[in-house]
Amino acid sequence: MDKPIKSAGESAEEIIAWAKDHEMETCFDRAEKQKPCPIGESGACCKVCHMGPCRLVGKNAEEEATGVCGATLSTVAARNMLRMIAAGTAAHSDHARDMALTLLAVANEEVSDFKIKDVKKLYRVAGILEVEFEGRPVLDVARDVATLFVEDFGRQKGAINYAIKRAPEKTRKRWEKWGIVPRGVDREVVEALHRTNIGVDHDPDHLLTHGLKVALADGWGGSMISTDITDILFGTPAPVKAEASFGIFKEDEVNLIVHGHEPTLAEVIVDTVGEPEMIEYAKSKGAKGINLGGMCCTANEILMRHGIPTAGGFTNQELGIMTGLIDVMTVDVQCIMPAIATLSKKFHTKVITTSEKAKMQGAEHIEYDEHRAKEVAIKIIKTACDNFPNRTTKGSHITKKSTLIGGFSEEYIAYMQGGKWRASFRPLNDAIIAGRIRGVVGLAGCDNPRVPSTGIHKFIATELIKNDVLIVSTGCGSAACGTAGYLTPEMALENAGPGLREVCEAIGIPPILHLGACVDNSRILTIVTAMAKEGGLSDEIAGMPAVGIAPEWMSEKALAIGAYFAASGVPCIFGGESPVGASEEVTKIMTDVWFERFMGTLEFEPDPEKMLERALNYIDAARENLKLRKYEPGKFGTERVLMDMAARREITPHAGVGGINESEG
Ligand code: XCC
Repeated sequence: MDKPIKSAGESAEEIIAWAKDHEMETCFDRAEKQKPCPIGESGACCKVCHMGPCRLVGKNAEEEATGVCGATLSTVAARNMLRMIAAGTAAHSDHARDMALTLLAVANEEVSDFKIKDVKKLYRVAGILEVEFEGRPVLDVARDVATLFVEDFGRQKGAINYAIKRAPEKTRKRWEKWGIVPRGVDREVVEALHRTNIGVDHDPDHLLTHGLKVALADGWGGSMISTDITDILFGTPAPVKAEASFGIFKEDEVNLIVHGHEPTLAEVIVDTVGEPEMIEYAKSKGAKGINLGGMCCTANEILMRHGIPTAGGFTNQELGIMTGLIDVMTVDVQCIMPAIATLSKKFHTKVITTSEKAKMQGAEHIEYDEHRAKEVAIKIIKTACDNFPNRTTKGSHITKKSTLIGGFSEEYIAYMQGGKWRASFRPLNDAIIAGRIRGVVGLAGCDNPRVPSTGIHKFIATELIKNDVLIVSTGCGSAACGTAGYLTPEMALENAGPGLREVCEAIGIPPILHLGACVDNSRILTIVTAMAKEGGLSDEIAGMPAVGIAPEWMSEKALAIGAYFAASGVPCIFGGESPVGASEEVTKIMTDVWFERFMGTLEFEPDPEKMLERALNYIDAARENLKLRKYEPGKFGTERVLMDMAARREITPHAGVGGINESEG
């Protein structure tokens, strides 16, 4: 297919066509019918009280328009942005709180279905938190670590642990100077809602400064806590082979799909699904076995650790059901379209909600409880098996897939650059200094039906690696690259610029490193922190030749992520129209003013070519400021040696955090 109409995913596009033929609606159709309200889209609508909603429009809206209370356009746009950042922070952090409480329950031996898998990571985290770990029982250390993390949510004064114990000193100094060191996650989110209430904070700069503080509570609090606890409980990821797209569904097996964000129940399902009793149960229903797959970020969590295949990102969820092959889609929290419950009624698929926080009309509810996780997992698996005989021929049955390598963590990236005893970021920093690698881009965020979905991710990814930019990806950005077949060393090295290719071949990595779920954007923070500590580049996060890009974002979580990167010193370019575009003043604060204070920005650019140009400009300007050698395209590179899996395994043998694990999913 030459020109994608709705999705850039070939199979997705075929299923969309099938849906059209069968008169079924998808998010793509609804996006077409439901044009964004231009007033709300640009941040000019205020609905924080019932004197409105007020629309701050008109020729000189910035100077003249006000709401009934007198709020100006810049106040309204800044308030809207702060509320969105707070909501995004709340989502990541409420997920993180559950992880912290699970770790505490494990430490207190209140739950039996979880244990600490990665003691080394627990000790590493304990070291950062200044918790004594040598010679102490593992569960005692875990209890102290979990208690400190739980305190990070409800702390009233002081600072979130990682913000002061993990961020580079100079980065922290900037936060102190501008008063944005976050105290406790809950406090910052509640204060954001208070400040944006009718008649409280009206100064746009003051409001947005709090936006950065809330966001830091996400990045260096909620999200980082979640990543670390997930590693402690389920293992720190190491490269693993998996598959992506609709071809992961099997015609002759029970297809059970886990969708959403939380890894706990999904982990227990992974552990249980292969048990002989479950396989026998599936066979008794006429299936050859049970095929577990994922969607969105729950998929990323179990792909990173077990190589469980992914059916893709956000816009694939309805399309997956339309294959007619999913027996159960179990969902937890975040990014779940309520449309799937209605759609599932047209097929045999059962949608099961599992979180006490999230129910959906038309879905079955089997509530997850960490105290009886295995029991819940068995119930879900059996429900999927019971539903297998109800499968009909209805559905597109379109199944194509790609192979991918995922599972990159900060720990593994350091390991692969120096081995078990000399893990470091030296080779990466040296490659950047020499100009072999031009810079690093974090390619993250959702896929969006308002553009040919996954298409801008694919465009940006190929252009960046062509320009010798190393990509670290997360969330649906990773899913977009994975379903397109971009997350393999072979394919991507074909497209990478010669300098980047040389480095990737030497270390044995793909030029796009899949770091995990949306909460794992925190891994990018710790990677850039490690690069700053390694030396030779910037001695803080600010000023690094690094940029964040979320080309198809749609979730408020993405704004929280963009804002914590901006506050940490990374310019972030988001696609689509700006949600504060109505106000020049607010736009200026989030770009020029934030760059001056933190060397980070949160800016919006709908044109993919311009997005790319801006990113490369930031990278080149940072190189110049750091007095690094000017990047020259094509300067480096030797004859191409494409490595196969066997060759790569020789370079990265299983040791320490491990080599590449092949998994059948
Ligand atoms: Fe959701 Fe995490 Fe966005 Fe994907 S990328 S659509 S937030 S699943 Ni985080």
